[in-house]
Amino acid sequence: MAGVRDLLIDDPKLEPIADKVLEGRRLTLEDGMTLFATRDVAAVARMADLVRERRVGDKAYFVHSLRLSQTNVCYVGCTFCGFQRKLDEEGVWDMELDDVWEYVDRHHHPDLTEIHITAGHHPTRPWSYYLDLVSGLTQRYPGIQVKAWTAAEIHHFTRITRPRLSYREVLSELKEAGLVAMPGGGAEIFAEHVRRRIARAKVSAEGWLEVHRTAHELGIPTNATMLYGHVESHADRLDHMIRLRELQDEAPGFYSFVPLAFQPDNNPLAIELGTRFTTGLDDLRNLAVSRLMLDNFPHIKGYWIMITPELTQVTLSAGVSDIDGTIKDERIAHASGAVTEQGMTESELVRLVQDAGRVPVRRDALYRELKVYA
Ligand code: V47
Repeated sequence: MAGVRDLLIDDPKLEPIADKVLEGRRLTLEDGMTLFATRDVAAVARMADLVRERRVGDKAYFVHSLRLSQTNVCYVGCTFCGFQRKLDEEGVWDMELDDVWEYVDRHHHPDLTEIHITAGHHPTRPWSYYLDLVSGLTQRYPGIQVKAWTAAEIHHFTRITRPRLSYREVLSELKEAGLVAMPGGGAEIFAEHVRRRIARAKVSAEGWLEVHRTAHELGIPTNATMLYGHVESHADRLDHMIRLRELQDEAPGFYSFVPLAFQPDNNPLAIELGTRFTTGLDDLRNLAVSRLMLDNFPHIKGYWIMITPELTQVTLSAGVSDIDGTIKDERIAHASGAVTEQGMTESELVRLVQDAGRVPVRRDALYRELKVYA
């Protein structure tokens, strides 16, 4: 078994943390602060790599996923968002159900496994539209799993129903219609002083956590995101991770933690801060710290759309066990200046993973293994 010596630690402050990691003990917020402060990022990555190996061995997971944003109409006004449009604004789209079927037909392929849906909070679409969308996709494309709507959108749905439905009722009806899993968006940063500044009118941190707790209780697995690289501090990131860890202890059901690097173009926050992408080292360290803090999460996802395929490949040696997938037609990050392609081929993804010395595994939305690449 690996010992502290194998981790080749330069910074003595990391040694007590390494002991905890090796013994499988839980890290504190203070430990997390040390991991963010040290110059010895390589040792942090090695610790995270060790935990990744214990969890999933050499496997690195991906999925054939189609992104669907049925509308970019949104009244919430988050300052980091370049995707949102008002109803009559230039660049707006708003799909009728027939447009949705046409869109999926256009992007459909035999290996497509998951349709991942996130969009804006539309002020006038009725609740029945969303149920018809999920049941329509489920019936039209048997074998394709619908992973839909962030907790922020679930919260919005409760506000458009009359009489007003609860989170449990909304989620139960969506599950009945065919919903299989939920994406992790809308979490942003839970710390109130940051949330007020970047996502004032969005679901509260408590609301977001309550939606996910309810989903897990109903047997709907979910992911969790964290939007970083803007005005938050390391303590805010750690507070966010610890709140997720606590929820996972109480009501397990998270598959994957997905840090989202702030994309700094075409949005009010970018105008305020300047077009300043996160740095590679911050992305890598943040993923490694996530793996170490979130000891009860099966997967840490490197989202190549936001941090580039090249860096994502490197993070496979820093705690990452999932690289999302081929993705088609990503719109949210690209509306805010993402420099990556909007999708990738399977052979490119497989090559990235194999070159990193890992075994690519194509999975479904529930992390069932569909193909293991020798
Ligand atoms: O909720 C919006 C974020 C999210 C920006 O669950 C931005 O596997 C960075 O939910 N810079 C939607 N992020 C995307 C999402 C997601 C993505 C990948 C994987 C999974 C998963 C979920 O995108 C939003 C918001 O938090 N976002 N604008 C921006 N400028």
